[in-house]
Amino acid sequence: MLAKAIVSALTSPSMPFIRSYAEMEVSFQYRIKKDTRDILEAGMTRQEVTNTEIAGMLTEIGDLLALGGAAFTPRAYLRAAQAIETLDEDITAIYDRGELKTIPGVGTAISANIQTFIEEGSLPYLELLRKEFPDGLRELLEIEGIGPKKARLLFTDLGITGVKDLETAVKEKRIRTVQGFGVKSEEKIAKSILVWKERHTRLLLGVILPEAKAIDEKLRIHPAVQQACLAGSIRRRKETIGDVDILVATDDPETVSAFFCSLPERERVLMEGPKRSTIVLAENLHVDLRVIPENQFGAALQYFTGSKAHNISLRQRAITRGWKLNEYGLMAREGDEVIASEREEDIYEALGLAFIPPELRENTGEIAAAEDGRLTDLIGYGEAKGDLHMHTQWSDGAHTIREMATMAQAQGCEYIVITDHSAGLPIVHGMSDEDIRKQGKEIADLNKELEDITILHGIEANIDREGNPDVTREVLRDLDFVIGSIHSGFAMPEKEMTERMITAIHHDYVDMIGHPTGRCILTRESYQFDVDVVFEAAAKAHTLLEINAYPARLDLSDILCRKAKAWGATMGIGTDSHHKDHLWYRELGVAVARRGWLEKEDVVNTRSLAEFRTWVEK
Ligand code: DGT
Ligand code: CA
Ligand code: CA
Ligand code: ZN
Repeated sequence: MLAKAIVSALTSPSMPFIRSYAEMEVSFQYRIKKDTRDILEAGMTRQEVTNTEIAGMLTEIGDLLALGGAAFTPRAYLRAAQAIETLDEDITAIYDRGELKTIPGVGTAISANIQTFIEEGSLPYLELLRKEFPDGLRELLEIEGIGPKKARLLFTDLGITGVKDLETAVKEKRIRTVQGFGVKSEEKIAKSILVWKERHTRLLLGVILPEAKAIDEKLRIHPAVQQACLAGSIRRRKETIGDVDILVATDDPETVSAFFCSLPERERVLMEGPKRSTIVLAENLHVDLRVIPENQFGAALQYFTGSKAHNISLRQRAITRGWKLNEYGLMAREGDEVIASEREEDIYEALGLAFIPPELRENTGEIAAAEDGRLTDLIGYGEAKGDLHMHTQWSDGAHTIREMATMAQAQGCEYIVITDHSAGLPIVHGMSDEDIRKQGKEIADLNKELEDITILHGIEANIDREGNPDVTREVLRDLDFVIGSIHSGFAMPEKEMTERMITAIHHDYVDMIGHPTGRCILTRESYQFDVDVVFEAAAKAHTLLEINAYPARLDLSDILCRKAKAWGATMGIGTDSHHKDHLWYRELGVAVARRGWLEKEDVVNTRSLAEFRTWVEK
């Protein structure tokens, strides 16, 4: 009823329809899900509304109207959203000139809505629409084969309010009971759900980073490209990535977009345009390219690097100084004076801040720290000189010690510690005492032969339920470095697990606790233990905590690194390489350390070999 009334109250501009699902899908790219709502709730004012946010708001209206049964208006909203998303100019400037209606697709009704949104920071009309349908219903529109009409039916007949509900209904064979659906469409929906889920899975940084860097590099060396840079979560080196964002500066957008959309790694092109293109790689990884004029590159880079929370804080800061900040620049509130837009550094400087490295931009205190000069001098990517954790054919690794050492040396490593598994872990062919002795001989021989890299003899011993390594003291005594790792008995109660870890930390031969929480990103939670108690004990006992850099682990995580540092603990980066192609993960370990606000001194393997040895012996 309500939706109908609203729909009829609106003029329906004669806009071309969105013809295909592919086009629909493209328009969904503009959806910012809850973002618009966050902005609204923050009570934001005119200066803080960006084109992306207006586009998100219009898309949401379009979707909600479509769910309400409107025929043409929704498409008009989606079209207008697209046009605004790709505008060259800040929409508030167009608003100031009273020219909203010159934007393609923006008629009387839409322009009135944009105006209200800009002036009041909220839109009662949208609030009304939102009350019509539950939150998750828009999500159903992302499922191929489900349009607004079907989504509404599924909601009214089966009470389905999101993809999760939909999946349950498919499993219980209830979709086929709804009028207009059958066994066939139920099966089709089941398939579409799988595709949807794949698209909504986040991917591991360590898997995506090489691909993203390769594309970035190809763009960078393209003759028509002036500048190229990764942005978004991948530039911040977040542990998982939703999609890859790349920005380029060029004065030949067509050529660059065409080049991007014909990259051999693409599986399909979702959208190709002079300002924005999206390609899809294997694993359904979306790569977004934004083409920016060079004089706005810094502002765009700042904006699209995020995080959203960081940007919102930064924009508030701009406002309190009488400016506005958006993807086009840091500008005077009125008029067209540009304070900074070409270089990212200039934006931070103008705002009275030290440059904030992308890894810290999560709105967890970095802005205040940058203001007070408390921003730490983060560990640099080239500063981890050693790798403290790797496996060879002596246990479950793919290569010989020589092969690992050669590769590590080629990657600029000054020393590596070979840490194969001990025997207590039968599935990984752990080493017997006899094996360990032979391995030591092999390492000694290799060290005589190899130049420019030193191989240390270590072990990754299992920590038993009591907290002791499963290797005799006699054997441990002769090793250069001992990692103690928990590989079994994860389900212990928190108190016992804490005691178990403390015992390991206090063991006089254990130098480092391996992958301290045991979590695997997206698949396994950390085991339960008292993090504070354990970190404090590690700091006092001078036992290292690992930053295991294996992509699915990143354990300690960034947040826990920060906490461990606060307790005074020292970390050590280990790649846990099982193959020579894993050795580059050292870089991921540094990324975690940086996101965890760690400095050079906080990471033991930034030290030279001699200093590292001294540290371990202490
Ligand atoms: P992801 O892709 O989920 O791993 O995370 P991000 O951070 O890469 O997010 P994405 O790709 O949606 O957007 C890239 C950046 O663009 C994001 O970090 C901040 C900026 N951004 C996008 N939409 C908005 C918005 O509505 N408001 C603000 N303030 N910033 C936005
Ligand atoms: Ca992204
Ligand atoms: Ca993106
Ligand atoms: Zn390992």
